[in-house]
Amino acid sequence: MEPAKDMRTFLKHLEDMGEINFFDGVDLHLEVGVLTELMGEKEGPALLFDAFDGYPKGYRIITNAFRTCKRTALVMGLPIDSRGVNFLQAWRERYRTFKPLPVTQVEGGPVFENQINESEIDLRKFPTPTWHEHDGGPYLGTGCCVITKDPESGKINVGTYRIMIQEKNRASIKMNLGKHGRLALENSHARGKPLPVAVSLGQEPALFISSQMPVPPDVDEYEFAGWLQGSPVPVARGALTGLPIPANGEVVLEGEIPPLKPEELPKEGPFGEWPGYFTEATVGEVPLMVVKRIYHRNNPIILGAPPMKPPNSYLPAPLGAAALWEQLEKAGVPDVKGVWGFVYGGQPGPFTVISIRQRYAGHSKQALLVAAGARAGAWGGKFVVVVDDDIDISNPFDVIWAIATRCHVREGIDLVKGVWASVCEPAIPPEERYPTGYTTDRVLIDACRPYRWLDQFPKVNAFPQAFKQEVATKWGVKV
Ligand SMILES: Cc1cc2nc3c(=O)[nH]c(=O)nc-3n(C[C@H](O)[C@H](O)[C@H](O)COP(=O)(O)O)c2cc1C
Ligand SMILES: [Mn+2]
Repeated sequence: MEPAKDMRTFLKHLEDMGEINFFDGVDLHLEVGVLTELMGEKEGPALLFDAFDGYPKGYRIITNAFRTCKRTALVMGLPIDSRGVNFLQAWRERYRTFKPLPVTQVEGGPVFENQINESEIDLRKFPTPTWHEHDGGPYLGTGCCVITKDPESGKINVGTYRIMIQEKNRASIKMNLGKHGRLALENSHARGKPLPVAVSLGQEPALFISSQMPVPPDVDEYEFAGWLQGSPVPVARGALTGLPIPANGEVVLEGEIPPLKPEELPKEGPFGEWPGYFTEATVGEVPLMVVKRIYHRNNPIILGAPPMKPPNSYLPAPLGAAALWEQLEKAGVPDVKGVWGFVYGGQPGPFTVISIRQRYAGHSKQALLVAAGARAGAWGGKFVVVVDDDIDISNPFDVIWAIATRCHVREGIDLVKGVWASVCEPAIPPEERYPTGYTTDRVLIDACRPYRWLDQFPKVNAFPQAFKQEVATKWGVKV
C-alpha cells in the first residue's frame, strides 16, 4: 500500500484492511467520546461518524485513526507487523534516514472547494464533539495542525494544540509555554502585532504525526511529513495570512491571534487530558484566535484525537520513548536495549522504563540519571525504572516483577527534586503551581540485578523460549 496523501485515501486503506467501523447519527455530546474511548480501550478499529443531527450528511469525524501499530506503521513507513519495543526500534532506524522533503507550492487544491467568508463564519457549522464528561465546551481541534510563522526567524511551524470553540468566529488555542507556536506568538505580540495563524482540522495522516511530534526547532514539520509519506506535501498560500496551508486538507481556518490583555481572554477548559485526568479551566491565559475565513472540501472529514486515560491513547506506542532511547545513546550510555513509557503523550511520560545489558558497576544508575535529565525524558517524568534486558519492558507485569524481585530498596531508590514538570501533572499541590512554571520530583528505581553479585543472583524460574518452542513442537502444542 502506498502511503496515503490525504485523509480520504487513508480512509480507503482502512476500509481495505477492514480496520474501520461506520456510525450514523451518534450524539456529538459525549457519545462520540464514549465510543472512541470504548473502541480505543480494545485497540479496535478506527471510527467514522456521519449524519449528525442538525448537520449535513457527509460532514464527518474520524477517531482512533492511529490506535493500532498496524495502522500507524502504515503512516510511518514501518514494517506492518512491528509491535512494542520493536515498533520503537524500527522507528529509530527509520528516523536516522530522515532527510527534509520540501513542500510543493500549488495554486488551489481540494481544500478550496468551499470558502466561507468572515461575515458567515460559524464554527459550530462543523460537527464538534464535547469529548469528555467534564470538558468545558466543544473542542474542534484535537487531531489538528496549527500553522504559524515566527516573525523573528521566519520559520514555519506546524503543531497540534487543543482548540475550544468560544464564539461563532473565535476559538482558544492552547499553545503551552515553550511550544514553537507559542514562541512565534510571543515574538509577534512583543512587536505589538497579531500573529497570523492557519488551522487544519483534517489532513494527510503523515502531517498529523509530524505535527504532534516534538521534532527539533530547526526541522519544518511539513518537510518532515513529506519525508514520512515519501512525497512532498502540497501547500497553497493562504490568501489572508500568507501561510502555507495543506492543499489536500479537509478544513482550514485562517485568521489571527491578536495581542489581548489577560482580562480580555476567555475561560478555557477543563479538558480530559492524556495522563487520565481533567485539567482545570483557566481564565485569561489561553490565546484566542479570531477566524476570518474557512476553506473546506465537500463533505469534510475532521480528525478527532481526544486524549484518554492510559493505556488508551491516540497512538499505539510511546513514540517519545524512542527519542529518549536515542538521547541515552548520544549521552554515552552503552547497551540500552529498549525504552518504554506506560503513561505517555508526546513524551515518555511519568512512568519510563529502560532496559540495559549491564556492563559495569554504576551502569544502571547512569542510565537513570541521564534519563531523568535528558530533554526527551525530563518533561513530565516522575518514575524512571531501569531493568535488565531479559525483561519485556512493554509488559507491565514483567516490569513490576523486576521491581518487586530485583530492586535492593536501600541502594536502588533515589529521589531527585525540582525537575521540569508537565502542566498536566495532576499531583502538583495547588500552592506549588507557580505562574513561572512547575517542577516535580523524580524517583529513580534501579530494578536491575545488583551488579556487585550478579553471578550469584538466583536463576529465573522459567524455561528459555527456544527450549519451550522445541518441546512444544515435539508434542504438537501450538504456542
Ligand atoms: C491530541 C493532541 C493534543 C495536544 N494538545 C496540546 C495542547 O493543547 N497544548 C500543547 O502545548 N501541546 C499539545 N499537544 C502536544 C504537541 O502537539 C506537541 O508537543 C508538539 O510537538 C508541539 O509542536 P511544537 O514542538 O512545534 O510546538 C497535543 C498533542 C496531541 C496529539
Ligand atoms: Mn515545531
